[in-house]
Amino acid sequence: MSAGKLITVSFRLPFRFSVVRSRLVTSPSVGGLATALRSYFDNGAKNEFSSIHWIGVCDLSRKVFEKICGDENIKKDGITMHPVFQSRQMKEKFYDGFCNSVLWPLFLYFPSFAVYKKEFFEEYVTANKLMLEKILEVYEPGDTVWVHDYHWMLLPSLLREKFPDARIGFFLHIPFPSFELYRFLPKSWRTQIILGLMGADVIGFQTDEFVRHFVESVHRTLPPVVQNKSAFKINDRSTLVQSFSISIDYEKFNRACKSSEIKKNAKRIREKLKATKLILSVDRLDYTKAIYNRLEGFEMFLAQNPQYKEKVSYILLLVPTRESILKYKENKANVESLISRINGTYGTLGWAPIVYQHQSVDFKKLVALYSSADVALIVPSRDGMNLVAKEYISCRSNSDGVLILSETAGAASELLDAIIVNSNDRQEIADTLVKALNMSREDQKRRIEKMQEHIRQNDVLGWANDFLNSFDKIIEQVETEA
Ligand code: GDG
Repeated sequence: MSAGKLITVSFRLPFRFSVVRSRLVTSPSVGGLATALRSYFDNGAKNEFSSIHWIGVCDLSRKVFEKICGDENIKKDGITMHPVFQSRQMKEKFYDGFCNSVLWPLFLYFPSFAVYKKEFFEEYVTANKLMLEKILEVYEPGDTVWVHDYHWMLLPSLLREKFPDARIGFFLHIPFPSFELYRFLPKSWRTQIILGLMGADVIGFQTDEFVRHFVESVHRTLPPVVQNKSAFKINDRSTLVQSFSISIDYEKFNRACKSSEIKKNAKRIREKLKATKLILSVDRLDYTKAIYNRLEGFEMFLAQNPQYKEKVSYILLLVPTRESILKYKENKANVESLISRINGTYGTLGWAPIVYQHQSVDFKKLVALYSSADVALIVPSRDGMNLVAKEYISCRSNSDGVLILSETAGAASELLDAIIVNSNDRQEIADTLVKALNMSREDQKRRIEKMQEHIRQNDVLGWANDFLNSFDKIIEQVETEA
């Protein structure tokens, strides 16, 4: 790897900022990208680079931030954070607009939710250029710039124009859709996005399927381009396109769930809920996580299996997300009204079938929840990977428990011993819950141990190292060709 700095670029910084009694307070950002990268930085990264930097959008306005911190950057856990400030207009048109009302629904196969407004794309260009300016303040030749996710797909080429020899990587955390969906984007936008990405030395996707989709989209969007195995050659530069399945810090979760404090808390959760069996889901409250379908499946399970009355509780932890967007507000209202209908119809005075929490919990509580649950029900309609599935498996210290996972989560291509279901098939979800609750201890153990071994061997450190080492593959390829 390189001896220079590592500059990570993502929408969010790894810590959220707030002001309490005129002092800056930080708390870890929740979400797959932040969790995974923080784990990597806690482990290997600091030995490989001279220092670690992270550029992202600040939760506070420039005025508030500067009043509290002056012009200092914030350093926490060895990461120097460089906040970027966006105007309200940028938040509306770039983040809520192009990112989360065009790219997100389209890339996650909800094309009818996408709103194709010209001013959204224009603001996307402006926001990527603003981010470039911040990178230029931090970047020095020899540094590696690692750009993350769909917010910054124009950045690799913008940076390449300024520094033709820079080491630039890009990783997409969400699916790359099939060309039939990608082509919903107006021609000029879809061309600019692919050319924007091609400025990177390495473009990483979660699965081989997303690589195939991207490769097809390149060929059908750009004029004929040279492809040599997994690399494209444009203007005498090569870009490697490859899958790198993101993962978690297996040891951290596995160690935590074995501690006496967590074991005690997990026991307490079970005693409090009184049910003999616990089902758990942990998701951002996003329509792509298909929580409504899942609840309908659970309702069917209750209706068809009255013997589970007062014996099963479903803990539904839904973390607030993107609450200013109409589709998210509607989804939340629908989900909450279904929860109350199910609890009203099937609950008794001392028992609610669904225990719903709409807030995030800290790491220890999260691990206690994973440890307490007999079944994890993780059934998104689409997901780049889904780290919650891997975290649940890693927290099963007795090698028991059952993971129900949808076939359209990236994790399904790795966690082959989960019970795989279709998120739209409510009856299948209901039947699978019965199967999971009755699975023999031996079958649970066999499946959990195989999946634990897989995650242990393919953890977040491996993911990041594979990605960052792949720059050398490009160099080798160029040297071989010369
Ligand atoms: C995106 C892609 C891809 C959740 N609630 C709490 C909490 N979390 C943490 C989990 C997990 C993360 O957030 C969620 O990650 P996911 O992968 O499940 O989902 P997204 O947020 O949609 O992530 C996804 C991921 O990026 C990584 O590439 O897998 O497909 O959509 O780590 O533990 N953490 C804490 N309290 C909570 O209440 N502490």
